[in-house]
Amino acid sequence: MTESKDRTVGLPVADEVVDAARVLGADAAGERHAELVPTLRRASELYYQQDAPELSDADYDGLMRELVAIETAFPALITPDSPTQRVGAALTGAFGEVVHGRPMLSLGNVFDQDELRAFDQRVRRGLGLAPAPDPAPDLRYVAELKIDGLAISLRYERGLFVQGATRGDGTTGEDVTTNLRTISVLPERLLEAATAEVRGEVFMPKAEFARINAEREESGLPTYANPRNSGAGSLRQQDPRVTAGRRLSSWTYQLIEDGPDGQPTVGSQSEALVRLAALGLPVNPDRAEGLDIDGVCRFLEEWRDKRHELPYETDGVVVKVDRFDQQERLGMVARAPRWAIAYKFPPEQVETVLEDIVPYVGRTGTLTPVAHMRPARVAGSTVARATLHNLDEVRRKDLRIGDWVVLQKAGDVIPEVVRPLPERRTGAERIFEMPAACPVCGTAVARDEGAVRVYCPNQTCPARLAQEFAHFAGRGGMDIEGAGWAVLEQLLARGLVRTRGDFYRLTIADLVSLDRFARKSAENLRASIERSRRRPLARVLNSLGIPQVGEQTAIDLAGWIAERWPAQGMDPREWTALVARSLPTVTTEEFQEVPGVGAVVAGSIAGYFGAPETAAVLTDLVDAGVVAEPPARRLAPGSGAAAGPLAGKSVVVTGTLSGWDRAAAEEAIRAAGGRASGSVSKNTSYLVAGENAGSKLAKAQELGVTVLDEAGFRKLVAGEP
Ligand code: 3BD
Repeated sequence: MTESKDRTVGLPVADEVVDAARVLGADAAGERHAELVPTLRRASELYYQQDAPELSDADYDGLMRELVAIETAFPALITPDSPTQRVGAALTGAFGEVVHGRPMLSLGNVFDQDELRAFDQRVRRGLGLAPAPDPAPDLRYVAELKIDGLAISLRYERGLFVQGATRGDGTTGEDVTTNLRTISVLPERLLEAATAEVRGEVFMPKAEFARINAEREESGLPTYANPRNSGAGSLRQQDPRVTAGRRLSSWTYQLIEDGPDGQPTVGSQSEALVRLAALGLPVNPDRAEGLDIDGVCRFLEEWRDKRHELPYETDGVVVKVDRFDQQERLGMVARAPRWAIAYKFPPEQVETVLEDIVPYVGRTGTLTPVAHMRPARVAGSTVARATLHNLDEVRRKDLRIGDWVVLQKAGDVIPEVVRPLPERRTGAERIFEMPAACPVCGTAVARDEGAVRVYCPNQTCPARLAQEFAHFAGRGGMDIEGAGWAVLEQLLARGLVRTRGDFYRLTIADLVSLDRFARKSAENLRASIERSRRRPLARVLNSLGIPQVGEQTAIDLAGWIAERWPAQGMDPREWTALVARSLPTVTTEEFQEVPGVGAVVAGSIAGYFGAPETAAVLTDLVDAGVVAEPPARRLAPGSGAAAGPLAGKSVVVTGTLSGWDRAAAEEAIRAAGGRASGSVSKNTSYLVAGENAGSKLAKAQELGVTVLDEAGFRKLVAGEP
């Protein structure tokens, strides 16, 4: 689900960073892109769909910026399923929706004092005040501890609590009124008959978190990673009795209230906090007002260590310009106020022993060194593994096996080895070398000229196969229901599946031989394998894991193939075989005819289909009876006849839409006959700009592309003018 902090797209990326991406070269950029996309996609899924993030905000931002930089330098790499293209988070639908009276804003982040001082300079410039270090007596900040909780909005009418909602995407949230009523610090009735909208943060106190996790552990339930997730989970319980049993708490920090004269009842943030408390709402006493930027810095330093003594989690400080008139003059960028910023505390660090560095083999064969550490508790969980990314990184950090190292989990999530502690070396430490042979299959490893990546070139290395096959059978591919990791590992280990086609040769007898596989589950799996035998060509293409080809490119490629080798009057099996025979003969130049495919991607596709191993893969699939269904024939753009209101149109969606997630928006575009594209060019027909639209919006405006908001988009796909 959605609440949690928005992970924004359209992050600003400095030109130098884009240049840095450019010097990578197209190949290395493509490779890095292929690594970043699944990492970020998974992170954002975990973030939004479950309450269990893996990446800290800082890491997520960093990786997202890197991805944006690569895509800016090499626009051909942009696919609509890139995380830079994410369109909002879908609501789960379990609760009613609430459209916020005024949108709930987001906050920019800073990670050190320099960035904070840069914020102060921007504020001063925006208000026409002297730049620092000159004093600016008219400018005062309020500093509040940043609660690591869940943003909520409460409506009071004539003093009574009438409705409460999660933030959701800022425009629409979930109605959690009943659950909020169970939070004892939130009054059912205010001390005055005031009508107001109040915003704040709901959180789970640390002690409560410990109690609930102990309970969950006892009953064999998975424990929560941190109080934030636990609080989020508790507020979104279907059964309010569960919420009530989880003593949640809250601090409020924003008041939207007009007096009888129609004017706001308060004129500043500091007054708002006082008024909130006077109304009987919980307001955090640990705050400071009347500060200049030095005062803010002292506040940060004061709380950096002291925060651990608080009964709740805080992950930073929110700094706000106090006076509302100044706030108004500063205004907003996208949905973030220019007058407020969130400073994030640096991550907690611990020291532990790097016991070993072990190379792992990934789907594309890349060997990734992974740190195996003496288990250490950091930021609320025990960590024993961390990726070291590649050999260069190990060398750059000068990490040696046996070293004492500094370990951190930036924010809460991905563990990272920061640096070694050379002063603690005994001389027994060992330098890590990449193995000369693949640790899984023993094939001599390879390294491309000038590249960092070391990989196992054996296309049939079991480690690669396991991951390739998981992708093949997975949801974006042949979608074999019930063929999850555990099953797959057994199928491979027992040699029942050696090629992709082998899935289709599995018998019930094979399947009942698997651990914990009764006849019924074997029959079910067999049936779902059978159902997956016929899939649309685009799915089959996607299932192959062609480097640089995502879902949209697979769809475009399928359309192009169907035009070039029309399926009319052919038996679908024969057509599949024809396509499989023909693809290896297509050149890079020809693949560039596929809409949206540039030279880099075309080269990657041609390289893939040209390889003898690929020919074997395709033949095997055809022999196993896999049938690729030709896409419904769509008239070529410009041929006159319209196949839907968006026929022949290319549409780019950017930013966050409140009513659609990315997949739904793309689906709607395709259903209307259009093409959902990832990058804005002069061929783009429409740019749909949601919340936090960034560089794409700017580019569309520059190119004179028609820009639509969400309402316009809704009309467009519905075929209204
Ligand atoms: C806190 C915005 C403004 C009113 C916009 C300045 C982003 C979460 O303790 N003030 C606080 C805290 C959060 C805030 C504002 N003051 N916005 C604040 C906040 N003391 N955590 N947030 N938020 C609330 C958010 N939440 C979910 C998804 C995206 N953004």
